[in-house]
Parts: sequence; C-alpha cells; structure tokens
Amino acid sequence: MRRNSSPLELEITAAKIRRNVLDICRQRGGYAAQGVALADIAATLYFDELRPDGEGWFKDRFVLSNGHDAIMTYAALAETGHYSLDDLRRINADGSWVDQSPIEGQLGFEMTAGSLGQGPSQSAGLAWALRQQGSDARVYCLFSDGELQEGNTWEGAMFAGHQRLDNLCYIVDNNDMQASGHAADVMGVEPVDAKFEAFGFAARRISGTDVQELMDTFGAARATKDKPFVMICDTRLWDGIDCLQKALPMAHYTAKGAVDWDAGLADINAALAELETQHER
Ligand SMILES: Cc1ncc(C[n+]2csc(CCOP(=O)(O)OP(=O)(O)O)c2C)c(N)n1
Ligand SMILES: [Mg+2]
Repeated sequence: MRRNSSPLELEITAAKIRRNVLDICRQRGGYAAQGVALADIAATLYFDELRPDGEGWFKDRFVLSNGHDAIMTYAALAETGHYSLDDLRRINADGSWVDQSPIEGQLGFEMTAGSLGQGPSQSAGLAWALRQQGSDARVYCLFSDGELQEGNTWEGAMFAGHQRLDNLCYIVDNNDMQASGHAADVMGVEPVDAKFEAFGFAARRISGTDVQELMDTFGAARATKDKPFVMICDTRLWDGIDCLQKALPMAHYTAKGAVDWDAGLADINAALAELETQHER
C-alpha cells in the first residue's frame, strides 16, 4: 500500500476505468480489449503507486510504450480528472486533440509511442538520467509481448541490468496476442521471466488483474535494490468483462460493430454495483 488505497477501492476504480474504455471505444472502435484487461494495472498505478508531485501531476513517471494501449491511460486519466469523457469520446476523430496513439506532448504521455519497441530503452535512459540527477523518482514502463520480439527492447534491458537501475520497473502485458495471432505461434517469447533474469532483472509473474497482487508486486519492486524489476502480467484480452471475453477472444482491434457494447457495459455496471455495495457495508 503506497497511498492508503484499499484493494476494494482500487477494484471499484478499475471497474470505472473499464466502463470508460467501453464508453470511449464504442464511438468509433478502438483497442478496447486491451484497455479492459489493463484496467487493474491502471487503477493500481494511478491511484496507489505513482506519487503525486503536489502540482496536479505525478512525481514518478509512467512511460507507455505500446501506443495503441493509450486507451488504458486515457480511461484512467478520466478518473483522475485530467481528461473529460466528452473529449475522450472524440478520440481519433478529425480535429480531435486526443490521438489514438499519442505523441510526446499529449497530456499524460512521456513519449511518442505508435512505433512499437521504443519504451523499454527510453524508460531505461530516463531512469538512468533521474538517478544521475539525484532524484528519487521511479520509472514504470508498460510494454507488450509483441514488443519482446524487437531488438531495441533487449538493448534497453541490457543497459538497465548493467546499470543496476533499481528505480526502473517494467510491466509486460504478456497476453500471448499480437496483431496477427498468438505470440506463441508468430514468434514465441517465453520464458519471459528467465530472459529478463539473464539480463540482470528481478522478475515476477502475476495475473495482472488482481489488485492485491499488483500492490504486493509494486511493493516488491520498490524493495528490490541494485536491480531493475520486471512484472510479467499474463493478461487475456477482455479480462474483466466476461460476456465480451467469450464473444471475441482474439480481438487485437475492436471495430465499432464487432461487439455488443451495451452488453459489456451492463456486465461492468453490475460488477460495479456489487463492489460499491460491498464498500458501503
Ligand atoms: C515497430 C512496429 N512494427 C509493427 C507495428 C504494427 N503493429 C501495431 S500493433 C501490433 C501488435 C503488436 O503486438 P502486441 O503489442 O502484443 O499487441 P496486443 O497484445 O495489444 O494485441 C503491430 C505488429 C507497429 N505499430 N510498430
Ligand atoms: Mg500482446
């Protein structure tokens, strides 16, 4: 526990983030399945782990590498109050200031991230620079299993291990999916934990959808000295919304007409109502 959030409060926030993802993506499609699956990570990061800077933003840095998963960040920043849902509903529309894959300068994003594989090395450089400056800020970087197939990722990991960057925490969305099918079939990435350990990391495998486990793992990352840390999250697309998980298990991109958004929203609203009742007790 970093900011005195209870697991139940974070679960409620995660449910609201899922609701935002569907609300936003139903307008013209999007990377909804990833946004839903990453909601627990987003809730734990933004509402517990990242320390506020006292000026309306965060002292610790979150680097999103897989730009298409920006929907997770946008949906979370609607809950923190940094974005309005009205603006987010115009994501990717002509004239909108909200880009689907954000460029540096878009509120909430550290780097331009549509070309995959850039985040692990850029965040390692950022962590090194912060340490050089004597800052105690931590750096968190989310990237995907598809990005594990890119050389730059391992160059960053080698640098982070060599420099013993214990202010760096990689979060891998290890969902065994990429645009053209299962990662295991396209170009297998396992064993992800052993590979990072060989590069000098402390590694832990988790589901990525259990807030208590996420809080514990972020705590373990902070307690790890002299090594960078990687949490490998074995998520599945649509994790957290049962009816959509069954309907479309392999959706890298969800077209507007591909799923029943109302059914998904009903599912998430029911889960949210149950969590809020528990919270009132
Ligand atoms: C350097 C680069 N190569 C290819 C692409 C095209 N592309 C966009 S998303 C994607 C899938 C990558 O896999 P992953 O990020 O694991 O997808 P997800 O699990 O989110 O479905 C690809 C190949 C890209 N954006 N950048
Ligand atoms: Mg993937």
